[in-house]
Amino acid sequence: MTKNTGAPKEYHGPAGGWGSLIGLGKVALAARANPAATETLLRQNKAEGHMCTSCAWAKPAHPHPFEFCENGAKATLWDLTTDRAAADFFAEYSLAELRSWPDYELERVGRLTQPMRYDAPIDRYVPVSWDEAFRGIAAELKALDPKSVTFYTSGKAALEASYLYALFARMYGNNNLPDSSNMCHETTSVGLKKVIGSPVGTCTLEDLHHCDAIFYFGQNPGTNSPRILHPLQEAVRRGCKIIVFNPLREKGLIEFTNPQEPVQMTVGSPTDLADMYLQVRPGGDIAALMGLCKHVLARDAAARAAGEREIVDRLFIEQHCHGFDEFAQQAEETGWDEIESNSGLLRADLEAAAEVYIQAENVMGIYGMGLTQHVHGSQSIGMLVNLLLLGGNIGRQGAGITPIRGHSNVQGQRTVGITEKTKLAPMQKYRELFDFKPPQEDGHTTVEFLEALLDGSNKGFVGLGGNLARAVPDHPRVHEKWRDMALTVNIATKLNRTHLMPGKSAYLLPCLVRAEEDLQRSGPQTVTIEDSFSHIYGSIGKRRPADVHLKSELAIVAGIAKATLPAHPKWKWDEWTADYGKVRDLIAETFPDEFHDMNDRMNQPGGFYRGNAAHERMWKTDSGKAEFTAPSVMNACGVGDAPDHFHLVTLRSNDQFNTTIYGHDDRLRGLKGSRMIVLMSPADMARQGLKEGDDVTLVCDTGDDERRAVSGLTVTPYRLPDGCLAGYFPELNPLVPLWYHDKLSKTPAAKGVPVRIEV
Ligand SMILES: Nc1nc2c(c(=O)[nH]1)N[C@H]1C(S)=C(S)[C@@H](COP(=O)(O)OP(=O)(O)OC[C@H]3O[C@@H](n4cnc5c(=O)[nH]c(N)nc54)[C@H](O)[C@@H]3O)O[C@H]1N2
Ligand SMILES: Nc1nc2c(c(=O)[nH]1)N[C@H]1C(S)=C(S)[C@@H](COP(=O)(O)OP(=O)(O)OC[C@H]3O[C@@H](n4cnc5c(=O)[nH]c(N)nc54)[C@H](O)[C@@H]3O)O[C@H]1N2
Ligand SMILES: [Mo]
Repeated sequence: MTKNTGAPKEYHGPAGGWGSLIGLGKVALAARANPAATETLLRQNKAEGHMCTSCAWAKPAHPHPFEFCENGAKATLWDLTTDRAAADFFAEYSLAELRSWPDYELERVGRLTQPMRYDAPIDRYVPVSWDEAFRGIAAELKALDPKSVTFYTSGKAALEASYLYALFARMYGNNNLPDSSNMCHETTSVGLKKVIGSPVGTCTLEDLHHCDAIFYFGQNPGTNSPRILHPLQEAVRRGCKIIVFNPLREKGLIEFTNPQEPVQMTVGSPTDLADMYLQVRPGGDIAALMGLCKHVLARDAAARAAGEREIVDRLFIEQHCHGFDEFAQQAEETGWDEIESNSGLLRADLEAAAEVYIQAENVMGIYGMGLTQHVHGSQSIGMLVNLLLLGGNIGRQGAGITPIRGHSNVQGQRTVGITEKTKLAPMQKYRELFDFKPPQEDGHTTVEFLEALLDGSNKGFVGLGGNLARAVPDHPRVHEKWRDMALTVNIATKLNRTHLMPGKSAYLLPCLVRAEEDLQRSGPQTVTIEDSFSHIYGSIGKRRPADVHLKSELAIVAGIAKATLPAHPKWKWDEWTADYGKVRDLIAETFPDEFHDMNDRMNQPGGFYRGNAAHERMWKTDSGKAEFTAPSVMNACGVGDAPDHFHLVTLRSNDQFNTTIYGHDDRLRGLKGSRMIVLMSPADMARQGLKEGDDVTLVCDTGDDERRAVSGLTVTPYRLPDGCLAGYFPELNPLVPLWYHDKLSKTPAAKGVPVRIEV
């Protein structure tokens, strides 16, 4: 007998619209934001204002009156709460007690207010002065082997603090500088670099005004970069077609009501965005893209045979590309059966999508975590580049590739030297400017840091932002070892789970947020950040800091550095802290091509563009050309199909920023009230004999000996491809094995985890 599985959950409104304003209001209440914070929002993402700390989307030269979205506003209101996690709070609760609190409640306590040291006998954080904190940390660092310490960054700290942080790690003696990017777009930094020589996207905002088609893979703009919906809406209104590949039907790509347009808000109907929405299987993008390329090549062969205009841009390929013949042969030899079974899509649909590509003059490829967080994620990116190269769609107006970056300055941190890869760091400049010999060995990626943690060789951790212990794969194994470290230091704004796992010696150091005034000896300081389109902007906070004890991230980094390192006439930590303009001078001297005259250019509307070689059709690859790649697999998941096993996609809800949980709803997916859910297609539910509301356990099914399981998940019907399950990050991270990562870049493969269901 088939059970009634329940109707699939769905949101019936458009993205944006009134729902976004109501969602924002709820968070403002929960965050208990200062009422004056709304005034701060009016300055968000504008010249002379502060740049949003949520996503890395562009800040246009001609902003809207309200150049912020629902989720950017949530991030700011969350930062500007009136609640405080002060000394009395830490005196009341032991860390053992706090570990039983949910993530949501931990951050909701409020802003951290003063530096704290962990006192093991009473299992509590106790207040210390900044001076004691810096001296205590320095003493521990000096006692440790530099190779055994890791300096993590989550992508929010601005360019000035990031530059000094990378410099400090190298002066101290290692390149252990993993970044949140190592869990995110490292697949881009390595995989895209390999094929077109650029570790970042080739487009600018302007290209969105000139493209005729967008192939949009694995990114959820309604939640994660809502301000992109305005240029997408404009593009659709002028006839651009958007073809989406995503296992979930994400509302933000289906229809949008622009909250900035009074007429559309009151009487208008929403704008339909996607022209075709193809619910690809997890990791099925390689096959789907192969299908698109196969059809383009077949139509090109037919056109040439008939003496018609070529479809493939042969002139571009001859001049600029390498590897075309091998790739074309593979496309020809790959059968449609293989393409259909690996992508879960029909040949007819892929052919129709390929026709859109053929008809379009200018095509853009946009992507997010749906491509990068897979075992063969680099190959998916290579395939998207293959498609674009066929039509010469890189390096001209209206065309190119756009990875949508995560944290607001994650791209910029890499640009100014936060990297574990020595060949990407400005080692020669360090020698010249600061008179020291930087370490020569590559440092840890995030995965390598965790491996070193597990084998006991990593003994110290400094986190410039983030909630690393919660964001990583394989929680139980990692958490068991975290507290064995000799030293943990967290520079943070709010309390999170990583802070509750102190090492033998541990410090929690509170910092300013970007909307707050950063007053130093030379006056109020501006900082700079880089967006997904490689534009750099000044950002100045004007709000009174949450507490008089707070320091800026830069001042904290400089304070630790000064206490740890020997004195040196060229290492001017105090001068740099007094005037960030001097740090920008150093950035400009270190990277003159991109950052010359940075202090003058940073405040120009729309930021300054640091340029991109691939955008100019200069290919900094091994062959000196743009590379066609022949993929070695047809599905990007590391472990293939097995009876009764599913591929699990871990997602962000509309009420979260990574591990920061603003609330328990996921409005744009029509889900409410709980994050401990597993989404499943009604057909799969029926096959498994499950109904809506059943309680199940997911068990990782990669075939290794370790048991990885998460229990207490409520079965929830949802429109998904068969064989695909979805649920939330970070709750489901215990299911992801540490070794399950992109082959090339070691980005954890959080999107295609093989699992089975236990009832
Ligand atoms: N409000 C808010 N904004 C954010 C964040 C946040 O948490 N909240 N996080 C920031 C950060 S750090 C990042 S990296 C970005 C993340 O932004 P996204 O790149 O949008 O990341 P995810 O939310 O993980 O969603 C990935 C999308 O990929 C789809 N997907 C999953 N597997 C596959 C697949 O195999 N193929 C394809 N084609 N699609 C797939 C999912 O259904 C989902 O729609 O957002 C940034 N902005
Ligand atoms: N399963 C699964 N795992 C994932 C992902 C996934 O999609 N699925 N996504 C991955 C991705 S893309 C990323 S980027 C990582 C995110 O990993 P992280 O970047 O490490 O985590 P966040 O949740 O962004 O960090 C939140 C904390 O940062 C601190 N913070 C907030 N603002 C500031 C600030 O301005 N300064 C400082 N110093 N601290 C601040 C606060 O204390 C807050 O608690 O997670 C990764 N993990
Ligand atoms: Mo990210």
